[in-house]
Amino acid sequence: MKIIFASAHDTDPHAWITPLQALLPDVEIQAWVDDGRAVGARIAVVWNPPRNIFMRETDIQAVFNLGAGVDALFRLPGLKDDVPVVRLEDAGMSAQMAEYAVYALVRASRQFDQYQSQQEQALWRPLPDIQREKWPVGVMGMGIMGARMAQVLAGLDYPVAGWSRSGKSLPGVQAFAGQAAFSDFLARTRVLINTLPLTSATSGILCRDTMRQLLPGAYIINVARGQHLVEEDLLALLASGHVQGATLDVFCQEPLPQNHPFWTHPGITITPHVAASSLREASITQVAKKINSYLRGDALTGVVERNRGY
Ligand code: NDP
Ligand code: OXD
Repeated sequence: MKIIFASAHDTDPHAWITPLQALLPDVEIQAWVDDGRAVGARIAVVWNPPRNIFMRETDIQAVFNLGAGVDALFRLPGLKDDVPVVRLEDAGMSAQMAEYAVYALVRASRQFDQYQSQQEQALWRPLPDIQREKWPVGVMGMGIMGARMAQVLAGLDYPVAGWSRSGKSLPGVQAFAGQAAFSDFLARTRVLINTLPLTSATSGILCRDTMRQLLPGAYIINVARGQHLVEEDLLALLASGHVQGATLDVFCQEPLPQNHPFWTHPGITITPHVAASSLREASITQVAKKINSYLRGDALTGVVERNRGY
């Protein structure tokens, strides 16, 4: 049984393969080599793999993704409909996501950017105290990432709501379910955090019509996928003042092109798709466990429902 390992991570593939191989002694793991020859792999372990992987490795029977989002895989030719695609579940990412949300939110709500510019002028001037009721947070997507963020922010006494298809209920978090509740969710939200998977139902969801329903002085935090956000609509709403700022980790084109207007916009903070990294050790441990379960024929968690796209 052969496994093909193909990852766009910056690190040497063997930094992943060697420990994974140690946990899976009965299989042979081969690094992807771009020489046009199939190795006859039955399993693929991937992160943003080369576009031709499934056209070349036509015997693949299961795919294990070294990340939470699987949208990029479904754009690749040759991935068969009946092949299970298994994603990472948390693996250390939800804590990073929660940190990111706290950082982005408190910079705005506690006026840390203003204090930074006051420091540049050696100005000692306390600004008005925070009024948390003026910073209602709305988390789109209440899965592994969104639920952790919502709980952490509710624990800091912000008014927090979560919106998802099924309307997941968590203590201290107001639940909104489905399309019918979307407008009510937006209308009570000032800080909108997107953690949705990218699917045909969610692509372009952060658009003019959505963002203008938020409370005035809105703030957008996008940590999911760039294609969720209509970039020119954000620029227009920033120009109008309805949206006061945005912290963005993901973009339609990554790396973000050097001449993109987001780089120099004073209201936009950019990070290079690092809100939550797949931590190597945790990811390898989890993927090895999942592959061992798959090989034994045991039930697996994290299997993507192909008809929903996540
Ligand atoms: P999950 O599958 O655990 O959660 C997805 C959530 O989105 C669920 O609550 C689901 O609702 C909800 N949802 C899906 N479709 C819709 C819809 N049409 N309308 C309303 N709600 C919807 O995913 P994760 O939390 O693990 O990850 C979320 C995304 O975060 C990933 O897909 C990835 O794109 C992104 N990500 C980004 C990272 C980064 O570094 N920037 C790192 C990790 C992840 P329900 O509960 O009802 O099914
Ligand atoms: C993921 C990501 O989906 O890092 O895991 O974007």
